[in-house]
Amino acid sequence: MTTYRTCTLCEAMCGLAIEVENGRIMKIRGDEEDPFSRGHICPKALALKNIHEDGNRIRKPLIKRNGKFVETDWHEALETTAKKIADLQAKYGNQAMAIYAGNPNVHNLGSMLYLPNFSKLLRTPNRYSASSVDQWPHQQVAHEMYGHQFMVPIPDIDRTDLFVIMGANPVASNGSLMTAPGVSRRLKAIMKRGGEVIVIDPRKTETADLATTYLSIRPGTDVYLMAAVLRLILENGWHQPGPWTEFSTGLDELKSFVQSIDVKDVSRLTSIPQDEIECLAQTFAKAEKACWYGRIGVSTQRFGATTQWLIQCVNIITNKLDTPGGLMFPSPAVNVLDFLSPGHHGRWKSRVRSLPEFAGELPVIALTEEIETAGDGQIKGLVLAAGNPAVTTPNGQRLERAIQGLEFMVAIDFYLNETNRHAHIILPPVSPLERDHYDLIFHQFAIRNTSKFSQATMPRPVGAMDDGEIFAELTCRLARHKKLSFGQKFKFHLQKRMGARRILAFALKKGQSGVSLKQLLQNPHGIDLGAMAAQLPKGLRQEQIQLAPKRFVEDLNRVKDVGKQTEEFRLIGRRHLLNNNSWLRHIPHLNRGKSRMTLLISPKDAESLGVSDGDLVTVKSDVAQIDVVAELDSGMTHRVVCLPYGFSGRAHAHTASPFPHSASINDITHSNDWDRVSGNAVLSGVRVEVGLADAQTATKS
Ligand SMILES: Nc1nc2c(c(=O)[nH]1)N[C@H]1C(S)=C(S)[C@@H](COP(=O)(O)OP(=O)(O)OC[C@H]3O[C@@H](n4cnc5c(=O)[nH]c(N)nc54)[C@H](O)[C@@H]3O)O[C@H]1N2
Ligand SMILES: Nc1nc2c(c(=O)[nH]1)N[C@H]1C(S)=C(S)[C@@H](COP(=O)(O)OP(=O)(O)OC[C@H]3O[C@@H](n4cnc5c(=O)[nH]c(N)nc54)[C@H](O)[C@@H]3O)O[C@H]1N2
Ligand code: SF4
Ligand SMILES: [Mo]
Repeated sequence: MTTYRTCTLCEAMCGLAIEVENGRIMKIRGDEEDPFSRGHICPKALALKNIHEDGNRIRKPLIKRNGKFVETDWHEALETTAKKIADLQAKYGNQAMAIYAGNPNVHNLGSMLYLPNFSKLLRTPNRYSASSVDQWPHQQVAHEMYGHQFMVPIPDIDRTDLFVIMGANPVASNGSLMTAPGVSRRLKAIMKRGGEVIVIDPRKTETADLATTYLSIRPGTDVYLMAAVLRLILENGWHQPGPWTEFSTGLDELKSFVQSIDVKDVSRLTSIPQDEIECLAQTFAKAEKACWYGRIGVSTQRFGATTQWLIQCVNIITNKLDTPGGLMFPSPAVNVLDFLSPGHHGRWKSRVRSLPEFAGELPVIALTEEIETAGDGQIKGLVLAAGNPAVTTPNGQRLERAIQGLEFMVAIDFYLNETNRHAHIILPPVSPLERDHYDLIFHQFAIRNTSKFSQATMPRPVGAMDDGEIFAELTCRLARHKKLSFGQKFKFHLQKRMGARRILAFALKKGQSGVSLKQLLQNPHGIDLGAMAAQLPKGLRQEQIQLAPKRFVEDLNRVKDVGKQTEEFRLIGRRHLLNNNSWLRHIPHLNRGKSRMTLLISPKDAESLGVSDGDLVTVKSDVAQIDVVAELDSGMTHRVVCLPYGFSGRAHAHTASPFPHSASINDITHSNDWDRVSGNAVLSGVRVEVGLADAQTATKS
């Protein structure tokens, strides 16, 4: 029998056709009839079979007794968890419990529906997630400019003629905040129709290899480039009138700020020749169908939010927003803008460093110090929902040390990892193939409007629970310990009873597409709802587009203080098609071949350090140092080095890296560096020293 579902491993939402015989998965291939992905998949999709069959996947709740995990039943695991949380909060106050929600939650229907209730019931200011090591700048820019944190415009890649890609490598990552299965094919199509793809990146990436033009940039200087581009456009009158002039405000403020930008200075700081900056600005402004897209390489730098804001401004004033071939807003069948908070900023601050919240969360760079620092309000317990912050957040080793002092920690995960191995209880959800799925989040960021429901592919073992059920249970059980009205408790029970399918059916009904769950069940490949269409100004979640929100304008003082060009080494990260954040390191077919755990460095820089290809080098930051093998790469910008993200040297059975000298890039990034506007961590452009490792020097001499 063949069943169809959407892959939940990355943002691309590829349709899968899965052949199952006698309860075994025989084959996973791309679903040619999926109207969105049309047969595209990548090798990671096959890992869904490995995960499902993996003997190391946790299938029963684990509880730690005498320092060792032993299996227990769901009743004990859930009851103990609820009671421990309640006791801890009764003893120390609500803020003593923290929650960290990792990336896989947004690929999970149950988590999306039931995690928010649970998180709110904790009534703690200490809510954290992977969003603040990722896309907070995008969310905050969308919130300020368009009125909703998730109103993020998406590149209309299939209709554009000029695609500027800054700080993204979609050929490896399969796209992000641009759900677009088969990015390589789509990029080639742009060039085939006579268009251009321009990549701006400190590394000549797999995407740059495909592009028409590659511009190498000094890490962390994108903000200057965007300011210069804006100045050139405004000064030369290259901006284009369009509907945006009717419903936006703040152009004069932009004009007055850019006057202080000296394009010559910018050229020096970014290492991009002045004539190339001018050509880029003019070409983009004059193109009819163009979009400028900045992703994680831009968000995770010191000026992350301000850069993302200026990128929006450049698109808007050249009339590229909300027009075919530009940046457009999707119209998904379930519009999450109607269900999720539009966002708010600074309603409370973190205890130790006074960092402001955004949309109900504190920046994750504050988590470690909130656990370590004694006093009123100290974190004593942690709920870890599908995440691995000891590897994925800056100075992860320090976080790993800190969590060992917690009085209680529960993890919702089906694998042990560097973080949750220190938990007291593990609640394992079913495998990704054993649950229903609907992409609430990624339809919202997709380059085409489609709708698809995936029924569980495999039956689940008796008594097993999915993430949604786990959170619904925890909510109801914790509610019993709290002073809540009968009505509130009843609401939680009702939502639990309803189940994910019925809630989804209701959300679809509320949407404008006319698609019902019944129709989706009858169309297992999904339903096409057409290309993105213009929707401004009606679609705005505030009266006008704010071109100059106060918070970002204020940050320009930091930008004006341009500083000097330095010769220090700067560290950036990279993704590989066959890696998936910090997990799937144990899946054989994804981890074969040449070691990926290498430090990329340009041959010229290597020579100046006396480093040869394959030498062991030490990379040292203000926080720590790691030893790693050097790989000479002529695509690296001068004085920039690059480490893969997601590996760790703290290996054990489930996370062991197959590659020697593995370490985590986040052993050397630090939590004391953050984007002052958004609170997002700085993971790109970290200052490091590089030199031959002692062991290597000894061998050489
Ligand atoms: N230096 C550096 N650091 C980075 C980044 C970078 O580029 N450079 N990228 C950042 C980004 S973009 C992100 S999103 C974060 C990710 O950071 P995290 O979200 O903290 O890490 P993941 O590796 O995605 O977490 C995976 C964990 O979730 C579990 N899991 C997988 N699927 C499920 C499921 O369905 N249910 C449950 N309950 N658990 C599941 C896995 O077993 C694994 O243990 O890392 C960030 N960190
Ligand atoms: N195979 C695979 N796919 C994934 C993931 C994965 O781990 N593996 N993770 C998923 C997740 S959670 C996310 S958020 C997305 C991220 O998707 P992308 O945003 O495409 O992420 P990366 O591939 O890390 O690309 C970031 C690029 O930014 C560049 N960069 C670094 N610093 C700077 C800078 O200062 N300026 C400029 N202009 N560029 C810079 C880097 O060299 C790199 O090429 O990928 C998703 N898809
Ligand atoms: S590109 Fe992403 S969604 Fe598509 S098959 Fe690969 S991992 Fe799955
Ligand atoms: Mo991410």
